[in-house]
Amino acid sequence: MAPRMHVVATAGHVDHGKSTLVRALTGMEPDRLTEERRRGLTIELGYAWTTLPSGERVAFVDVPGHERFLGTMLAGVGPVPAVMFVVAADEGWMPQSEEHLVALRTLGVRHGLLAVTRADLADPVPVLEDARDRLVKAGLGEVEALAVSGRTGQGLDGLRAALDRLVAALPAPDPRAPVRLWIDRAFSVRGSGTVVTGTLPAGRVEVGDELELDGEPVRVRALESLKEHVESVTGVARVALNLRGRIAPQRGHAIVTPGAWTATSLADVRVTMAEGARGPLPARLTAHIGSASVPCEVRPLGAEAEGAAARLRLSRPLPLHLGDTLLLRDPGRGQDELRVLARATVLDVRPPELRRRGAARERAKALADASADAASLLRTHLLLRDGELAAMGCPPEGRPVAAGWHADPDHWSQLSTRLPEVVRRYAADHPLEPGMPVEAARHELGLPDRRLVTALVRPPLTVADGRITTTGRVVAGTAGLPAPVARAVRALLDDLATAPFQAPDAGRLAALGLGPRELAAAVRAGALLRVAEGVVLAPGADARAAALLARLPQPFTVSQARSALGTSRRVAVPLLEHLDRRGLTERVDEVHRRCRPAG
Ligand SMILES: Nc1nc2c(ncn2[C@@H]2O[C@H](COP(=O)(O)OP(=O)(O)O)[C@@H](O)[C@H]2O)c(=O)[nH]1
Ligand SMILES: [Mg+2]
Repeated sequence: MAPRMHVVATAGHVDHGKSTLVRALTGMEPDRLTEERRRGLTIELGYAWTTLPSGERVAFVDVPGHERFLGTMLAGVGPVPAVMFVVAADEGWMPQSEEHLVALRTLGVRHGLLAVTRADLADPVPVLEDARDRLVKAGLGEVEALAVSGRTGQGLDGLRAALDRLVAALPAPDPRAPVRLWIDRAFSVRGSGTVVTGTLPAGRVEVGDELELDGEPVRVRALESLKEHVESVTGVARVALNLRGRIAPQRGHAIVTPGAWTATSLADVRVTMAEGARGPLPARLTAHIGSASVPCEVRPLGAEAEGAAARLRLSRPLPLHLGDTLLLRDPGRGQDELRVLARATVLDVRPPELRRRGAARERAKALADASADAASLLRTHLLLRDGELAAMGCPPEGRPVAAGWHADPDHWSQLSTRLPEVVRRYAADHPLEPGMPVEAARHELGLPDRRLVTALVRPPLTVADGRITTTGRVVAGTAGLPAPVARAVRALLDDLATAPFQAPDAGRLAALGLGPRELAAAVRAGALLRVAEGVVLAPGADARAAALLARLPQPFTVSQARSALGTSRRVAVPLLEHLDRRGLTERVDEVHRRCRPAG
């Protein structure tokens, strides 16, 4: 296999020897700024690379350890899958070691090794054991720990071999994944325009690609990786893109595959407090993802703080997918307090509005059971296009219900129950028309695409000339039912032909063998109209009832309606409520209703 490139970030307290170690391993200078060299302090992210003994290449993103530059540290570590954690043998575990570890844990970094450096200045063993325990506890796995010196070169061969083992164990990212390159540097080069650099975590970029920056199209004119011109790069890699487009790129913005991400400033998330942090979260925080750091407002949706659902309002839109992890930091907190407060796992990038009373609590409950997948998304959004699911980061599971559409299974089965009712009602209201126009059914069911309506049509319904009809007349609605059910339903319809509003009682239904399942099938087939639990009438009975009620003096009471329809309260009450729902009648006050004008 051709050698791959890997990217490893440094982490650890200021002055513990991170930059010195990167310099010793690569022969390159990670501290590029004059000010950095003068002060001997890393301020900006540094980049350096080398070839490991195996031939694999590794690029380092060297981060500042000073507490004032935590934001820069997070921008460096954000898109990188692995870390080289540095602790000085002569100083041991320090506050910034702890803060960086909490950050790595919160970001979910799971691969790393420990270098106890400055081993020429003190016995490294006690620090090595203490720091390794802390890294293992933080979920970095069975980290290798090595004593080294960036000054004498002690232990560096061992460290190179350990880096080889670390990168060999890293999962290979998907080369077909959509591109999201978080910019960490942007500058203009005289004569060749705009250049941005970043860590490409997955996917592939080629010269000539059309990508997007904040919704604006950009074109890749040229591509470099580790200072070499290349035609294409596959993640993980450090890359520099020379871009054409009307853009002014900045750190924290991302170059993305068009249509593959949802740019959103609103996200519903699950909050997990960082180790040692206590809720409730302040309402104003800074959210970090990739190289971005964005002020945000946090609105808790449920009651409990731990593992709770919240809505984030970001001060600018970010390209996000479900399952993305944002780190929430308190920018106002003093440097001796814990500033990394929580992880926010994205569960929805197009969260529904919360208008009604209690909507937030209901949403919290739904999010408590949600995972970052298509099924959870569909429970909220009911119907989504392929492309929408992809832009939300959830490959569709299961088959589409219609060309390019996916549906929540419960919602889809409710729709397939409603369509025959809607068609039957339409036929009753428009007896002279040859069926219900597909467009009218689409409107009635509130569907976004006519293809969804035709996908719902199944016998005894058929579509012809843009209209949906029930094959044959009403009784033919029993055609699709098992023979005994069809017979029983026909018997019921015979009863109802003489007394249309005297719904059969429980005894009659039982005698005919019509239990809840049989009734549901008959209703689905359009052979019966369900008014309420256990109350069924012939299809079209509701329209007939409305026509009779329209002849009463308006408004009328339940008991006037009951005698006009020749039925009992058991039927009249739910039938009137059904007519209310259909908009054929409406309540005037506690006891009166009136018919609503047609239309
Ligand atoms: N003796 C000794 N000094 C070191 C070693 N590594 C770094 N230093 C010194 O420690 C100071 C801080 O190193 P630097 O790499 O800038 O630390 P960083 O802030 O973690 O990047 C510098 O003065 C280095 O020369 C080492 O292994 N041995
Ligand atoms: Mg440094």
